[in-house]
Amino acid sequence: MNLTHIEHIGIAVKSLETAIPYYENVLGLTCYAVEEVAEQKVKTAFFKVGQTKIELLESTDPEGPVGKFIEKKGEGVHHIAFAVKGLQETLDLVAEGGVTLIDKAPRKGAEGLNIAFLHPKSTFGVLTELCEDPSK
Ligand code: CMX
Repeated sequence: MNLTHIEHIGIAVKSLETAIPYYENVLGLTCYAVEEVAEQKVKTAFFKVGQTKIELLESTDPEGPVGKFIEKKGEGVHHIAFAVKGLQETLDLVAEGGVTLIDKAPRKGAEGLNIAFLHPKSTFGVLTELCEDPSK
């Protein structure tokens, strides 16, 4: 298992337009990218804090994962993402350890990363993402 750092923290918000000014004007961060991930039914906005990013997530569809999350739990921390080396091998190891995989194989996420999610019901309530930068 080779988790190197926390790649990002995903935060569900109702509106990027109203949330971004808090991160920029109050916390003094800079939004360096806004990207729609159609497959995930979200629009994302990214900020860097050292090696870690904050990913704001606005739902584009009430039936999408973030739309359903906000409906049930409201705005707040949605997932934590670890950077790994060797994503497929890590997924296989995690599954052998009894964790339920949402994605059995990596797929493409925001910023060109290869990503896979672990089910929050088998990770003590925290939706967990593993990601690998294919360019590194
Ligand atoms: N964190 C913790 N628990 C969560 C959760 C989250 N983010 N999302 C859902 N749950 C819980 C729900 O509260 C619910 O619990 P109860 O049964 O106790 O009420 C349970 O999981 C099932 O939730 P649901 O609303 O019925 O949703 P689904 O089962 O249809 O889907 C999940 C849940 C996690 C499988 C789905 O959201 C998923 O596949 N997520 C991964 C993809 C994703 O989140 N994409 C958005 C981000 C994309 C990006 O970063 O680019």
